[in-house]
Amino acid sequence: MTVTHEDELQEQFDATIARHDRIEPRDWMPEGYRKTLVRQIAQHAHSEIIGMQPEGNWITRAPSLRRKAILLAKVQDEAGHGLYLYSATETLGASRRELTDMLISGKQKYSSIFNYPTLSYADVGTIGWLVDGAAICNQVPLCRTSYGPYGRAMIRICKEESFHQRQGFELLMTMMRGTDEQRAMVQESVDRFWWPALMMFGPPDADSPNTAQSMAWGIKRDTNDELRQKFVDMSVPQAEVLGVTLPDPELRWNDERGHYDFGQPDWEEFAQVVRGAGPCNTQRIAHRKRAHDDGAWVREAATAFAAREI
Ligand code: BYC
Repeated sequence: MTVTHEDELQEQFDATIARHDRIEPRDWMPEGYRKTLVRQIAQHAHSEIIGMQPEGNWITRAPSLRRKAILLAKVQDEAGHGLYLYSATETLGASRRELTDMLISGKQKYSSIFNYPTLSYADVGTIGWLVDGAAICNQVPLCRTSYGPYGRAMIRICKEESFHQRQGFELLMTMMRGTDEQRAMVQESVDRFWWPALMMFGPPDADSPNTAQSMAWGIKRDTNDELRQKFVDMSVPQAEVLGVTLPDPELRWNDERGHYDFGQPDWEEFAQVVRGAGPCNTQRIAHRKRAHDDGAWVREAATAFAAREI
């Protein structure tokens, strides 16, 4: 059997993955590995950018200057996360312009969670507590992902996400110490966000077409179901401290497994939201497109300036 140059490169790649070392932009990589990374990192970047909208909805109505400053800073952090992630994707040969076009035309996805509306101010706290909490469970293992630029971007993102989660918890804690109306507002918000937060981890492992290959390549370090379980185990004691009820009658501690048992989200609803038919999909993309079109003059001016400098 003749050993080709391609076989040797594949062997080196496999050995790097087996050693848990990092693949860097100049290293050879299989085309499927590159494509999977572009898909996942772009989807992650789009989620950060679209994720600014539900919380941004409350900036002008935050109840105090302090809350407004906190929310503004958080939404700005999310823009930053999107930019680090677009930069990581650019190292794989996919430009930010191309990726933005794919988002706006619906060819690339973003997280299902951001297609749900923010109906009350308590949603700002619930997003911090549950959505950023889920993001941390999913993203901390990604700091050890096999692709260098992605893993390094994740380290900084995770530090900020953990701060976001605490601010959400602190906001809800403050409301829970307030009036009956405020407590009811928190409970109603948690009732709406609990199931969509569980869906963030993706379909059950048995229905996840990408997990096995992504784990073999070291892109994902845990399966969707493993991370969902971790999130439930982490959230139940926090809900007890807050004094809210999680809306799942099947939720109970299982001594044998050493984990909480829990019910399944409505996977049909998940499929619908991912297909583009969730409560806010059309609104989110239309808003993103409007912002992109409004920014055309900035891109044109920057391009003209760069051309003059050469
Ligand atoms: N929503 O084979 P699977 C944030 C898609 S940002 C929509 O399991 P994979 C935050 C999946 O893409 C949160 N689509 O896929 C921001 C695939 O379709 P395609 C974003 C989903 O990639 C601002 C198909 O379903 N975090 O936290 O192995 C404020 C089959 O799934 C979803 C990330 O992006 C979903 N929830 O695993 C606050 C983290 N789930 O592409 C917070 C990085 C699945 O084949 N990403 N799909 O057509 C990941 O860890 C993985 O991509 C996932 C999915 C676990 C999400």
